[in-house]
Amino acid sequence: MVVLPFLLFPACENKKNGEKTGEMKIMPAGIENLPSLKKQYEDYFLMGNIVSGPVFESPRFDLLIHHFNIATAENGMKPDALQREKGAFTFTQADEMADKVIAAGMKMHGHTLAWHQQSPGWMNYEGIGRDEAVENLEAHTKTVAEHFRGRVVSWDVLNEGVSDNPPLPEDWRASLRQTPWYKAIGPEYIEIVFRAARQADPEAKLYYNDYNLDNQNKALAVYAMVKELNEKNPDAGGRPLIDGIGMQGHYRLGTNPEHVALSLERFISLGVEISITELDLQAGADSVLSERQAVEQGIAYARLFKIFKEHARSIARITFWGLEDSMSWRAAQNPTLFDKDLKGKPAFYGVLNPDAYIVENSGGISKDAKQVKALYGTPRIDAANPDPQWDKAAEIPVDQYLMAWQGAKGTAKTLWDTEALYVLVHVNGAVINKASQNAYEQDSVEVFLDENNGKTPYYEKDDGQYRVNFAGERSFNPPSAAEGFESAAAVHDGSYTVVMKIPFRTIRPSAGRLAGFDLQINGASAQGLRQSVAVWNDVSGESYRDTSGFGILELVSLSQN
Ligand code: 9MR
Repeated sequence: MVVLPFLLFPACENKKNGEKTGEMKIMPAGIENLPSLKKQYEDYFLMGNIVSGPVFESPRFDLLIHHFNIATAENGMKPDALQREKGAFTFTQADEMADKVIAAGMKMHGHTLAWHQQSPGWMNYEGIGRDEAVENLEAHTKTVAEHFRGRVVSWDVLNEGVSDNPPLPEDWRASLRQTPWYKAIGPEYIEIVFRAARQADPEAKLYYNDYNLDNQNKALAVYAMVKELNEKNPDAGGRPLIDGIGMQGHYRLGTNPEHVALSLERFISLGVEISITELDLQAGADSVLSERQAVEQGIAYARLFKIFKEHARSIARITFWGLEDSMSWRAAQNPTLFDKDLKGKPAFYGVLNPDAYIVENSGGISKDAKQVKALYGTPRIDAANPDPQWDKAAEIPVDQYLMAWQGAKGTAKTLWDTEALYVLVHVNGAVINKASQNAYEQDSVEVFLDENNGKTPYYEKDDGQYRVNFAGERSFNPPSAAEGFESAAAVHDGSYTVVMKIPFRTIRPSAGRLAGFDLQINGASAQGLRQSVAVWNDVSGESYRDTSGFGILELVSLSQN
């Protein structure tokens, strides 16, 4: 069931002088009708959002203070905003912003003292010498942190200092991003900037802040860095040098929350506090969010908040990066909790009450999924002379095209036994070609299996993608899905047949059981380029990483054979 917000919180009407005007009062009273996120989470963590000029205008500001109790300047406290010219600090706008935030009863978080982006050219240019770099880094950090001392509760001291997916994450020095700061000063620049910040504002919590920390390699490098620097500096003003790790959290529907949880737990084991500092979650495109995508986004936010709640003792703050979609740096991907009319999206309700939201909406996503029955049987893995047992199985059409070109398509059959799912796919109309380096662009068939029919927007342990091309070459996602897999392929005139044996990896199959299931036929052109993609049920094009759109396979008992 999709919970429609207006059923929970009926829109109220404007009253002028006690009279109903009949005009719908969307703002600002609509704001007050929504339960407040900061109240909902007052026993867990601070709830934050970003501020920039337009946020201070009503009714946006009303929405901000209704739900959030801490603010981050989206751009206003970055190096290029505060010291565009060497030695000439420009604090007026940032001061005004901080003062308004604090006057509204909110706290302020500082972002950011050192970053390789949004820094003025003179500060940390390519080729800058070491002494000049150290001087610039220390002078900026000390002046800014001292200036806001007492007004900010925490600082992102260093932003994005680690490179993406570093190959040797245990060696954090080798994993550092090759920025001008790093090139001029070496890895010590990190201690230099944290020490300067601690000296200038001993009360503020000092954070290392970065994105993609759900990537386990990047998380490991950050872990190793913070561990070593805190062990080396256990008493930097009465406590370890780095107080916290900021996981920015610019996520997508395909982000695996289990990876977020793994990184959270890894960081928590260091004894530092964690904040989610720039949370947003893309869904849809071109500023369009379908009803289904909106619910998927709600579920994705809800899954994250379940994890955040479970680790709340170590999480100080959760800050969203954008108040409403049209203001987001990723406006076209609709990543925030509120729409441009400041109405709460399904994402808002997913955050507000994660458990209830998941229970009420998970089933809803698959309501239109096609369903097919698999009969019981154990066929030979033979594509040239298929086993006669296939004769009794129903044909499944694989003929919905994902692209404009209508190329290879076909039919499939399924059987199951206690060990495996068996799939036979017969492909027609193919100009057979496997010249592409990418297996998915060769003439090939794919089976998607979600053993527990979990319909998750990411792959879990029970999910797998199995691909066999017309020449019998196989590929798997994840690679471990290869274990015990068997297949055969045979080419006939202008067509080919593939038979697969897919061992069940996490379930004990039994009659009546439902599994998530889908089929795809990839058609290559004579030049080896991708020409067509035909599927059975899931037309999202996301089956390789998202099981929520799969169709459903019912395992049917022997007696129904
Ligand atoms: O949201 C910010 C956007 O307005 C700026 O143009 C952009 C410039 O790089 O920075 C955005 O905020 C970034 C944040 O400061 C650090 N992490 C990534 C954020 C999104 O790019």
